[in-house]
Amino acid sequence: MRNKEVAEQFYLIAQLLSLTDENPFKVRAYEKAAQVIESLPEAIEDLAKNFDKLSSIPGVGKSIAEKIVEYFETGKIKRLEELKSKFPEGIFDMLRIPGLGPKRVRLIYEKLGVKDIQTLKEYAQKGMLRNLPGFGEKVEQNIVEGIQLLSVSEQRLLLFDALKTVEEILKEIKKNKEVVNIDPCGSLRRRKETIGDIDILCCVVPGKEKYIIEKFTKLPMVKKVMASGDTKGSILTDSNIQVDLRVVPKEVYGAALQYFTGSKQHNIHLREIANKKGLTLSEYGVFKIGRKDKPICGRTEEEIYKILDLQYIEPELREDRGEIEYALKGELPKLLEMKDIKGDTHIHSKYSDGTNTIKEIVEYAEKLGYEWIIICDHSQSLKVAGGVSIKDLYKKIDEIRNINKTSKVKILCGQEVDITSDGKLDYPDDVLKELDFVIAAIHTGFKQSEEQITERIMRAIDNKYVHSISHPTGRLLNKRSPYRVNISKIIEYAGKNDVMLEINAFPERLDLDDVNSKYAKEHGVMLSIGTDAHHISQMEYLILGVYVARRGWLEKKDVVNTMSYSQLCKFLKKRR
Ligand code: DGT
Ligand code: CA
Ligand code: CA
Repeated sequence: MRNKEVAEQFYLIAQLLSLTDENPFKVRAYEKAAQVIESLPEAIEDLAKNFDKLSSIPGVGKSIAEKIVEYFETGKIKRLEELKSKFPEGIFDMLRIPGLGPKRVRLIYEKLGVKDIQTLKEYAQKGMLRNLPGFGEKVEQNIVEGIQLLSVSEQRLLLFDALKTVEEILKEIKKNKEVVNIDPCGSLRRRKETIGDIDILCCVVPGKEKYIIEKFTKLPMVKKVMASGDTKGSILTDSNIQVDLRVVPKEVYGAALQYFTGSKQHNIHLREIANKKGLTLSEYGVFKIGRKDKPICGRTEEEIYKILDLQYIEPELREDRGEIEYALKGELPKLLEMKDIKGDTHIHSKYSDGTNTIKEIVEYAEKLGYEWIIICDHSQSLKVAGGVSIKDLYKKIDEIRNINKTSKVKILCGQEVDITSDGKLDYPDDVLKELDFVIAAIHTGFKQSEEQITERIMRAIDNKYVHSISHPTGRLLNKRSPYRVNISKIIEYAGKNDVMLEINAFPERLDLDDVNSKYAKEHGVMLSIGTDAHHISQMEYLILGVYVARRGWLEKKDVVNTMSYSQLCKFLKKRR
């Protein structure tokens, strides 16, 4: 799939346009198109074969469709090349610094002539930017932090992107009938929120090891072969992702899978348990100490945990956060599974900044096999995201009531209600009371102190119409640190007041994260998993929320999405 690559071209057009005096609506249109392309479930290169289909995708349209076709035909987009030629190359890097918008980049470039990241960093550190209009010491500090964040984010990949890459690779490799078994391992198998590199393990019919490694190094997405040996290959993909493939014998496949799944800390702890039993454990199997010749087991992971008198430990738990102790006692949680999920608590529609109508959303939900969905749009004051006025909100309630008369999947009318800078909710109580579901969220006032932000969220929890707090820390992976908030205090307060917290499943949010989700469970907080979808295809992100929940030790009973429609309605009413 080349969706991400194509989307990046349009993001760049939007950014470069905003360095000029172009109409902001045009900029927004390119951004929107990029978002849509990025989240399309189908490969853009396939869609591009049919121009009518391509240009009828909501958010794409004729002019953008032409540019997509042009890109596939010529490898370039003329409009983008024109724009690029207007600016020095270093400006494109400056645009990638998190938290530094195009407006500021333009000022820095035009007023000071700074045109690369290195110089920018020096200027910021020496306090040479603070006199620009709208700048100041804080902004300089943010720029330095942003540049640091940028170099970290170049190294770690979002789980969602890693999953897509690995899916493509597995599909290709599995076409070779010599492959007996193949699994991703490493942090990807543990479903960590970001991935350093992708590790894949496989076993093949004897004698075909090198053959498979060669096939792997010749896959279409390979940009560079880093290593190619008899049983191990290492490549860099088009999008600069490192992927390692190892081939091991069938007899020790489980031992190798266990070893290369990690985490390292989990493995170290596991080896201590083995040693106490007079055993050693490695990627080649379990051995009696001093008997290196023949492993006593290693064909499957299950038999390894069994011989150590442990319950089988799911990969998501293998972080040495107590799972080994629990497995010894036989008390591991029975983790949440995708099949337990009956609905999504956070979907945007056209009423605010979503791409789809409620009808389209509910049809898609039926395809996903859901029993219910909750449509949560932005509240009135959030104008940049199409916040819904009170008048339109009543229209939305009516529309939902009407669709519910015939729809198999039940729709609840929710809203993602802003917690204003002074800690109030963005609709009065008599409006909130008309909604089936209210999630409160912070979208403004990020610069406030920890006390202020924590206090704002606590006041929202006090409101009896609020059911859940959306993306409680506000972090964006690789882009933005959490706002200053005492999250343990929020979790404890939510637990005392029976308010839920959200696991926002949007790939760059995953907020709450695994560790905080576990803390929430321990404090009696029910979690709501919401995709924050702005396009129906993004409803598929729900699985990412399930992964966070699993890494947070959550069970079916800890997550509101496992309730049936009638249970859910009763549960939500109880709060009021
Ligand atoms: P990443 O790639 O940074 O997201 O994290 P991992 O966990 O995938 O780490 P990676 O790719 O360095 O290694 C893959 C697995 O191999 C790791 O999870 C456990 C295993 N492993 C690597 N190095 C060691 C080691 O020194 N000792 C042990 N016990 N296991 C190791
Ligand atoms: Ca790895
Ligand atoms: Ca690796």
